[in-house]
Amino acid sequence: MTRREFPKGFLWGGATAANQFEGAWKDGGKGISVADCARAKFDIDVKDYKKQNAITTEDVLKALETEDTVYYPKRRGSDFYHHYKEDIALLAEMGFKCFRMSIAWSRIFPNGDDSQPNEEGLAFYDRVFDELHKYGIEPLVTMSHYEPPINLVLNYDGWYSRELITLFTRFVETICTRYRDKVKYWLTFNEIDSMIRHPYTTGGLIEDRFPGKNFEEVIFQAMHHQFVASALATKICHEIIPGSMVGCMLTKRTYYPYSCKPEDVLLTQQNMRGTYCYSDAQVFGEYPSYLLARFKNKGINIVKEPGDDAIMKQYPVDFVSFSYYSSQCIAEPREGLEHAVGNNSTAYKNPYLPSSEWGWQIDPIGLRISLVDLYDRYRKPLFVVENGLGAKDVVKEDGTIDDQYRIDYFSGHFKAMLDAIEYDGVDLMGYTSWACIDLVSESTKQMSKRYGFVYVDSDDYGKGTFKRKRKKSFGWYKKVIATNGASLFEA
Ligand code: BGP
Repeated sequence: MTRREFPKGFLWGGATAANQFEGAWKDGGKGISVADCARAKFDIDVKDYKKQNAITTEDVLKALETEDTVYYPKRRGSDFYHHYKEDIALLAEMGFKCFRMSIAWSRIFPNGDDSQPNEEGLAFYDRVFDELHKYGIEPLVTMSHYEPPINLVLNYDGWYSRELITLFTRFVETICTRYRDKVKYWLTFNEIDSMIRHPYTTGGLIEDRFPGKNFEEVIFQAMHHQFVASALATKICHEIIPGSMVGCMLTKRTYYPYSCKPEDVLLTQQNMRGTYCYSDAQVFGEYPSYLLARFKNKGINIVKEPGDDAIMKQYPVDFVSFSYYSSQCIAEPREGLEHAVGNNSTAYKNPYLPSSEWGWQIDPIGLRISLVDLYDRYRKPLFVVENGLGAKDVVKEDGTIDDQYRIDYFSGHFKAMLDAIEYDGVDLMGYTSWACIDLVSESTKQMSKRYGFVYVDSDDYGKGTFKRKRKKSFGWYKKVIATNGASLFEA
């Protein structure tokens, strides 16, 4: 059998996000972000995303009055801020070619509207990028990954305010200028579409601050500002860093009709369009007709400034990155079907697929289907920037951590990726697993929902030594990277 391996130069790596990983929420001159004010709700069902994501202005004001890090897990994360040298050495030991991370806006402009950037924050990321380059690891940097400064929520109404476009592009200009020789791969906004599912986290929007307004319209207005800001960020990046590549980042939903009943198939198609409309806007540089139709049918009016359409059209992204964890089934509501959840969404359970402990269904073929769909739609290079299995890893008596279930998850998904490349002609730039080192879960704020090849000794309440431990999957992934995927097919 001919040796199968990934294309030469395939960017193998792993992903993190500042707000879930760095900790040090006030160190080095950092300002407070929306993530620092989101209290954990360990008493709430992890599958109840509505309740997990709900937040009020009062909640935020209460958070600002306390230094507590027990019930504000994103204030401590995995303390990457103080462990970055050790962590990057572990990534290098696995042979990483690429490391996805985000720059916390509030570390650079503590309040978002400061007249000058925070030099200590800029210097921190200089050190991180230098450390990565020491090992030949290419940074893939997300400009906005759920971490706007809280000041922009309380004094500007978050992304609903058009001023955020100016403040954000100033942040982009600052980081592109500072890191022009260190970073060539950038993503603008993490999962712009997630603004609908968690408007506070993604857009700094709190419903009680918009009395009497149609909050859905507020969300789409904020999303419009992010679309314009994303296009301008692409422009700025290309101007300051010749040869740089800028990508959008989509929550890749993958829906199957629960049955061949035409109503189920139609609903599935509608749900898929409800996913693609956001990447369409950033790849084609215009609102797709069915999103405009949706606005019209729901009476949603988006206020645009003259020139917005031209900016979006003129500065589309260079590649399409996305997160893929699981697939779900769509059907006309009817009795007797079991529900399943996945990444802040609920649909119907696929009887042919197993589920994680958090109810996310495990579907490697779904990743191949997603890659083919996205490549056929956009004909642009793709990048899988989030994929992984959240699980309750256990440290055994002998100190080892046997996460064979995670190896099985990755093995199936990696083979699916190679099939998409070799058999379906997909142009795939690279892969960064979520999350290469254990960190705080975005939706549930748990440390116990572990994703890493590296275990972090901290529990949901922040108790522990924060020591790092290699899991079984660490050595397995190291071999996959060393053989560029060929070891996947060894007996
Ligand atoms: C994605 C986010 C990541 C990550 C991931 C896993 O939507 O981009 O930040 O958190 O979801 O979700 P969770 O952490 O809730 O398990």
